[in-house]
Amino acid sequence: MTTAAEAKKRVQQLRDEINHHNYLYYVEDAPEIPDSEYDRLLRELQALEQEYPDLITTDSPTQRVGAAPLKAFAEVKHKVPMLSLNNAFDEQEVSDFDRRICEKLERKEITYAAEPKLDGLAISLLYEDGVLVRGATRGDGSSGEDVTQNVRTIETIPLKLHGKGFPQTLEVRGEVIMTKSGFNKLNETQRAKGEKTFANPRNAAAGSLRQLDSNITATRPLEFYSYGVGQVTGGKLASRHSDILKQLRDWGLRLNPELKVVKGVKGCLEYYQNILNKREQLNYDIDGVVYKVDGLAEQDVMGFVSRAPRWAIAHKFPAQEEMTTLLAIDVQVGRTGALTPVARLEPVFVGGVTVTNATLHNQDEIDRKDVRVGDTVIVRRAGDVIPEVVSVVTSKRKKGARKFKMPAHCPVCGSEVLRLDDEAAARCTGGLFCEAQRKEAIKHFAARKAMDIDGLGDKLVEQLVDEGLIHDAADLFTLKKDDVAGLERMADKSAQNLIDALDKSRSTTLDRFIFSLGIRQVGETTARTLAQHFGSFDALMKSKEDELINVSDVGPIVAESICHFFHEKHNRDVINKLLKAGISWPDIEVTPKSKQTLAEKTFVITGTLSSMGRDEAKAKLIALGAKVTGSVSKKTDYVVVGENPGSKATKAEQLGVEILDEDKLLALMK
Ligand code: 9MJ
Repeated sequence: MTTAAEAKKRVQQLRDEINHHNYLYYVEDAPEIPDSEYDRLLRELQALEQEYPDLITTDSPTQRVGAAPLKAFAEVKHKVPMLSLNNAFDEQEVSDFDRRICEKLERKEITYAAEPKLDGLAISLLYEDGVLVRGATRGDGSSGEDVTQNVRTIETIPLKLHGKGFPQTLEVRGEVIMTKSGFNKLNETQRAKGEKTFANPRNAAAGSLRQLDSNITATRPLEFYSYGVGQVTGGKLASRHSDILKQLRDWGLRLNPELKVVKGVKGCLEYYQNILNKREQLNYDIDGVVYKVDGLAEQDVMGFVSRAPRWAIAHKFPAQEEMTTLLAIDVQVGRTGALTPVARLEPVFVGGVTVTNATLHNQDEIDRKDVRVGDTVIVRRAGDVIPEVVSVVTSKRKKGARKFKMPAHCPVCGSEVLRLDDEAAARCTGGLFCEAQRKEAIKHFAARKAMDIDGLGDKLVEQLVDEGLIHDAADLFTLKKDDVAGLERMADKSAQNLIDALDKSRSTTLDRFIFSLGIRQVGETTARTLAQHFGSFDALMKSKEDELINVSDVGPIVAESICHFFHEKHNRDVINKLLKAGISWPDIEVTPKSKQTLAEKTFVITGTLSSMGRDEAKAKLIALGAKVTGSVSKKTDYVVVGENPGSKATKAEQLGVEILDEDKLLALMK
């Protein structure tokens, strides 16, 4: 039996301990205890508070649950206005900004705090004696909405500040965002429930935070990063912006890991480029970077113009979404016969390039977004991914905008188009009779990760098929220099180069050959596993479904697809022709089961290794029985981190997955 006094003491102990682990987890990114242990502490606290409800305080870590829905948000007047930022769209505008500051401060070089510009929702958090008492939106800058109940549900916002030395009143400012992965998951759930989906993470974050029912907010994957302060009384903060941020961090508020102090325009522009290069890898949307004069005394001298400080500027990235007109919808046929509707667009500059085509994915997506020919649409191009039509600006729809329906016959070969019940894609049933599918199969065969035929690009494959010079991949090896030299825009020298490249490609590896065949469901990794498992092509070709299922990572669908492929006579014919053309590979030594020291272990490799290529490392690991996958999850056993690792290294740390450097990897492989 616990006495009330004992309970009180234990409750305090638990809260301190939980707050400490929250700090380690959210701020330091370095949890000390497993999730299970954390949950145990939280449950113990919940149980005690249930038994002694008098002990419950609003800053207890158990009090993150939603509260009763509100009728409306109350208004909050910001004591210190929440400013907006002026924008710079190019280097010249950044130089002008810097020059104005240098002139006014009579300095040669300015020190700036550089930060990513998060694309979320600006929020003010008010702490009184270290306890979160109010959360408010920016609103128009002078007054916003009271969203206290909602911000309390966000785990990265401390209900109570950590450590000591914070001012009596401290208003923290920052951005509430939704991560890209959280956003995708949320939209999936919304779709499954037949509820409205969100256009982008920013809208999802805003929609989630402005819920009158905080129970809904509590289910949404929101996060908070702080980037400044507002009202401060009863205490003093550091005299540089970057040092204030460090203080906030010590008090348990999360900072963006990309924050950096830089010098002069040069430092700013280098920072810009560095963050722009990382943009796609970050798990949250940013629309630029912000430079702030680091010294607060200097900031004061600079002052403000209307609503924006003269000491800060947002250097914007090229927009990833733009509006344009959908001129037509064409249908493309892929290697496996899948029909993809492609939007032909009025050219538009987006994500740094001019875009004229964008994918519409499939019929269901077109229907869901209600895309019609003639519509004004929003096109998104992010990084190297294929541009896509995100949504329609319905208010701009003109009369006569036409709905789209997938054709019943293949636009290339005229064969029937079928859509299986459980598939999103409609497919041409023409198989290798369909010229489009044949062309795609040959392009795949020649690709870098397959047979790696240098100089045989997509356009050339199309010409060769169109001219009737080749019919399948094996015909490539019967080409003579003169056949090729006769083609449009093909000089004698390039023709010889192609023949040489074809010759060279004859010596390959078994896994590349398997991958190059374009068997459905057999990607690079599966091809490698199959090569290692069977050791010879003959053994793979003769294998039955029940044996294939025993190969690691091969399930019934993949097994069926492989058997089906080898069952087709025309596939066997092409394979025979290829082997007769002299395609060969070195023998594979199948590592006996007893020597597969890494059996069942899952690896992810990120960054560049110095002693071998990533492909080579993958092959070696697979030979030792390991699985090598592309993304880090709780199921990953090891993440191998080379030079310049991507976000996978960070993810591994967050999940507590063991990290190996190259030396440790080599030791494991011995
Ligand atoms: C964002 N959105 O990431 C500011 N911001 O500073 C950063 N916004 C800001 N700073 C003063 N990093 C006003 C707004």
